[in-house]
Amino acid sequence: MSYVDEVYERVVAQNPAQPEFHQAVREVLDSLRPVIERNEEKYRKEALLERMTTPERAILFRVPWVDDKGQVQVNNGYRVQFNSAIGPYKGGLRLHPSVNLGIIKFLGFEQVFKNSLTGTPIGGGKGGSDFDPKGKSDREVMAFCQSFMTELYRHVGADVDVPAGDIGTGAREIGFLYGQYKRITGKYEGVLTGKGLTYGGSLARTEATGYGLLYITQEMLKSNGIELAGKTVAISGAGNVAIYAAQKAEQLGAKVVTVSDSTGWIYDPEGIDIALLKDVKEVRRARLTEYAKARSNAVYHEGRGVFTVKCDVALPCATQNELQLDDAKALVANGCIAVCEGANMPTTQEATEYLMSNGVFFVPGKAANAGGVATSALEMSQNSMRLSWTFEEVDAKLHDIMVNIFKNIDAAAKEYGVPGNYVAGANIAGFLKVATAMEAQGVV
Ligand code: NDP
Ligand code: 2IT
Repeated sequence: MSYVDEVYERVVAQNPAQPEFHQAVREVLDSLRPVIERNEEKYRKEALLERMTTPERAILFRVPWVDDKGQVQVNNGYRVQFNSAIGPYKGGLRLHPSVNLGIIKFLGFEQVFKNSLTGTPIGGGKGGSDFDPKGKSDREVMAFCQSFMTELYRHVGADVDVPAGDIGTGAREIGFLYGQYKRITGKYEGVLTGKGLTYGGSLARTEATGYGLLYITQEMLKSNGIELAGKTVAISGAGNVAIYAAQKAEQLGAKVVTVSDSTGWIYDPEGIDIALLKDVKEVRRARLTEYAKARSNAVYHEGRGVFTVKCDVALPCATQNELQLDDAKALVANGCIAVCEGANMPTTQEATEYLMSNGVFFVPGKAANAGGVATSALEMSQNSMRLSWTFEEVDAKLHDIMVNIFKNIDAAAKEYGVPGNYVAGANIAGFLKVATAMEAQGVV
């Protein structure tokens, strides 16, 4: 059996009931075959892939807090410190009822390769909890965040592990987490990113994932002789990534006709009204039905189906495995030319294969959504220097980083004989830097 297949079987056997983790590992290992085959005996002897698929450390903890009725609630807390070969662990905290160890491991594993692709010195990690911020009062969210940090603080630090936002974790949650870290440790340091602008946050971090997604989409289309301006774009999600992806798409001359949340989706043929979307989601924290109420031409549909509309470019920006085979078929039938992943692993493996085999350009999340964590790395740099760059400076650096990521994944795909396969290109380019650093550092 090939080394790649051996390691995949080992991962499945040793990590039962973690299907998302298996899926993420499988995609990476499949892409790495041409790289591993060139040096199979060396990598096998070093157990490099076994080490890469095993987190350096996984921390599981109890998060007790008191709700507004005086009832004690208990949630599960996680921080998976996956790989520190190229820098301190870096990655978000997800707060969503679906969170479990397998989800956090899949996200942490992806983060290692994504962070490597950014070209900045950050390792990979991820954390979170099954706590659901939806419908909770600000005081309840604060109580949860303070309890979460009361355990997490001993495992993180500006040069150790630097968490950030993800699903369910935005500016409010980062503020509460930061305050508690500072209170416990007495240290005012860049232990989190995505901080508010008054206490060490970076301009453009809020926008970065969505903006970066559009920068790489534009660059990828350009390299294939296609302009983004004038194209119709379908976006899923209505959170941080989706909102700023929609904003940048419109700024670049494309028309965004959809957004979605966990209950339904909006079709707005005249183009999504970004100011209204922000008001509904960022200010009122309401459902998309409120968007439809305020906009007479917009139609609200219950349930799935956001990718059944006619579009040129699809940008899944909600969550894992949301774009399935039936969606991929609808996209191809409707003439879609590109799918770029704003979320982490939003496209199932079958859907990815269907899209790619039907000639749809496909940029995987670990490249396409890397602008968020890349700008987090810029926030860390600013914190270390104790100064702040302007919005334009950060945005220009983000743009350069996304263009470079595209160039690197495109070049890696060509070098390993699969031109245009950006999945393979991203996995290979991300892997090589981490592998070289791990080999240089010995058996650790
Ligand atoms: P938010 O919490 O801001 O928004 C998530 C959006 O997805 C919401 O509109 C949510 O709807 C919708 N959604 C639909 N179905 C689900 C589901 N089953 N589980 C969770 N959300 C669902 O998160 P972000 O925009 O920050 O993150 C979106 C994706 O992008 C995630 O995959 C995340 O890992 C990834 N990502 C985020 C980065 C960042 O900087 N924030 C960076 C790189 C990747 P509802 O409100 O109804 O729950
Ligand atoms: O998935 C991701 O890259 C993020 N949620 C952002 C992580 C970060 O550290 O900014």
